[in-house]
Amino acid sequence: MTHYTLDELGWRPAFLQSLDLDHEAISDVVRISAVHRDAYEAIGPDGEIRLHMMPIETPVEARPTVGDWVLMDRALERPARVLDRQTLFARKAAGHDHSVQLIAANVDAGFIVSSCNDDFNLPRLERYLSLVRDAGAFPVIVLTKADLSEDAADFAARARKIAGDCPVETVNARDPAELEKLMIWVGKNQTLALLGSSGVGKTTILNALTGKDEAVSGIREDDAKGRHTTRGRSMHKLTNGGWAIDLPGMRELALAGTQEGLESTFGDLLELTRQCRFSDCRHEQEPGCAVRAAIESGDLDEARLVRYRKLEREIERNETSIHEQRNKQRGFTKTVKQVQSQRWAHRKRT
Ligand SMILES: Nc1nc2c(ncn2[C@@H]2O[C@H](COP(=O)(O)OP(=O)(O)OP(=O)(O)O)[C@@H](O)[C@H]2O)c(=O)[nH]1
Ligand SMILES: [Mg+2]
Ligand SMILES: [Zn+2]
Repeated sequence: MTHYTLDELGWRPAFLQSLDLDHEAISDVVRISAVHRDAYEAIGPDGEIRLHMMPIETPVEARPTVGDWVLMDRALERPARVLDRQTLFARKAAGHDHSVQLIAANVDAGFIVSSCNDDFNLPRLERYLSLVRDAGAFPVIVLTKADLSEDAADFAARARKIAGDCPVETVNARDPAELEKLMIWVGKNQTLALLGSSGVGKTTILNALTGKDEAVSGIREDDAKGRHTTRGRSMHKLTNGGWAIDLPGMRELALAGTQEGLESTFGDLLELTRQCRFSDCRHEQEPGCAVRAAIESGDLDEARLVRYRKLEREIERNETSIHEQRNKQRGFTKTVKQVQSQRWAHRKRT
């Protein structure tokens, strides 16, 4: 078994702040490397370890996701609690109950993977951009299957129009030499997450960057849809000393974030709205509307304005309930800490 130091696992001094060092030992800290239905896998300086799930009443946001740092309860062989996250990828869970689903934590760079084929879809790219920026991670758009397309440069140009300062790369993911240019976006001890629909080549990229041989499989010919080959979420060591989290293809990405990610993704549009004559301009028929002027001159795609409004409404709808959920989690973390320190105080006395 390979052993990694905390630094090599991506530890940052900031995580210390969420440990109460009088009661909690840094030697009980491990990083979650895989999440299964009935158990977690974690890696720490002592090697790999399997942990039981947390109690069923633990709120979703207080449960570990892949990439999380957790404090272990060695006696119960399970996470006692999750250390404060530096970044968190989350989406709204399917269904109507407004609950959040955690995707990955403590990620530095998010590779938004799509292909130069029918998978390519600007609204979806904008959703992923908002998710990654909202999490506080650095987005990179990676367009695979450039080798199978006559107009890869065209796909890249369309992506760049909405990408802002996010880099856009086109690759043949089956050629490891071509993927080297992606390595500059993830440094030693940093963590990268691979996001995108099924079949776009996330695991193919992972294999090239890790030298591993995780399962990949072909897509349907007619609509370029994948077969949901990757089922679990797992973290792997890259040959350059970084880490990559491979994720299953997402069928649906409902945003669970705040306005922040949206605002940076639509920065160009918001800049225009500030130039409208009326501060409450709705960009419909008002005189002096900079947004309409840009649409008429061809500088702004009207569809982008429509997509912005749609996402804005979606976020507004979800924000309140998610906010409530976060508060609940805070309360929960506090209780866990109290119980733990009482337990410690008790042990010290006896
Ligand atoms: N020619 C070519 N094939 C690619 C490229 N990227 C991926 N593929 C192929 O596309 C298929 C799907 O790739 P995967 O890596 O399994 O896709 P995935 O994103 O991990 O899919 P899920 O695990 O289902 O989410 C495989 O047959 C790959 O060999 C590429 O850039 N060029
Ligand atoms: Mg996969
Ligand atoms: Zn306007």
